[in-house]
Amino acid sequence: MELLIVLLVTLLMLALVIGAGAFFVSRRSVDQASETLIEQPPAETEVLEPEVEVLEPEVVEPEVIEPEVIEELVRPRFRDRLGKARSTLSGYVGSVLSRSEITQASYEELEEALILADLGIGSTQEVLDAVRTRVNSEKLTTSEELMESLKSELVNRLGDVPPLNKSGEGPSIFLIVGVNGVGKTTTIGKLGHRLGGEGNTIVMAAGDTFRAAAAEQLETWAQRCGATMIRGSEGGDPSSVIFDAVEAAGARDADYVLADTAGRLHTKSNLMDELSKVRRVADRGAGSVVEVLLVIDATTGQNGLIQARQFAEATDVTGVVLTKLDGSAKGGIVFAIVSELDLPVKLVGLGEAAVDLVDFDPEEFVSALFDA
Ligand SMILES: Nc1nc2c(ncn2[C@@H]2O[C@H](COP(=O)(O)OP(=O)(O)OP(=O)(O)O)[C@@H](O)[C@H]2O)c(=O)[nH]1
Ligand SMILES: [Mg+2]
Repeated sequence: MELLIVLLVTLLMLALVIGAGAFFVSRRSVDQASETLIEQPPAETEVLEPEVEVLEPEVVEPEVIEPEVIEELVRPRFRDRLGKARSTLSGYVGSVLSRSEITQASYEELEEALILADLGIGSTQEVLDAVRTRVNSEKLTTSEELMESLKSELVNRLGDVPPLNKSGEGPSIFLIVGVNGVGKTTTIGKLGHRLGGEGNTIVMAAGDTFRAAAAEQLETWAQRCGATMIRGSEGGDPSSVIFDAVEAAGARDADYVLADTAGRLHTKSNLMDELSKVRRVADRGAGSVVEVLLVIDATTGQNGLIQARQFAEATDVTGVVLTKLDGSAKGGIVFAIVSELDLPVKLVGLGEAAVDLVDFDPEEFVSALFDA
């Protein structure tokens, strides 16, 4: 029995020893494992990109128009270039047309629209009086009829547009006048492009001797349309430059002389004196001055009318070139020029390109202003 007890105690102790051993071994491996964990470099952080679609900027290649392509560009249409002026009127036109019949409000809206378009108060009253008379005498009742009679009255007031004059013998001399920045030099370039395209020989005269850059600008245009250019010294006498150009044109048997002039402010009376002298001198050589074209910037509104009046008093203006109609919200200045100054608007600028100078077409113009 004693032996059995000793054996059991021995077995128990043995079990304890083995258990303790196992405990230490396992404890150590846990420590080792945690040491390993600590020593391990931190795991990489997962970078979650925000789900934003990255849009690359669209690369739009600039359109390069080489000179040869310019030659092929088609003449712009009034309708395509008069969007700004049309949108000034469209609200009023829409409102008038929304009524089934003609009312006093229709006339009031048209009056507001025409004044806003820069027709001037005098022209607006005359136009509306004529429309009212027609509506009554023809017993017109619908708003469509009212709009049609307004448009035809406006077209009638613009009358026929005379073509550009041509000299009977020798070169036809065009003097281009107007205040600074209105588009004189550009108009000469466009005219040269057009007349040259019709097979004419052209001499350009850099009569703006006031600033050197003016002659360089004209030279670029002359090169583009194959014209000869005559320039003088900076600050020189514009009359002598223009006279030299007229002589050169005579010697070359050229068809046209397109003479640029300085556009210093009209308030300086010497500009007007200078223009009178230029005109006299230009007429002395070969050919004759057949056009004195006054350039007016359509975006200057009624101020353009004041300029026109001053130039018309100082020199025999034969016609107006109304530039920048494409950028103008008010096309009505055309009516004021024609009716108040009795000057024909012969050409209009509908953009900056060589082909953007077109004959003024009253019907196309009025339709581009009023037709939706
Ligand atoms: N949008 C538009 N721009 C025009 C038109 N005509 C001329 N321009 C621009 O008007 C600016 C002035 O034109 P110029 O021809 O230099 O004017 P200018 O009367 O000779 O000016 P000065 O020599 O300073 O008296 C230029 O940037 C032309 O491109 C037109 O019909 N439409
Ligand atoms: Mg100029």
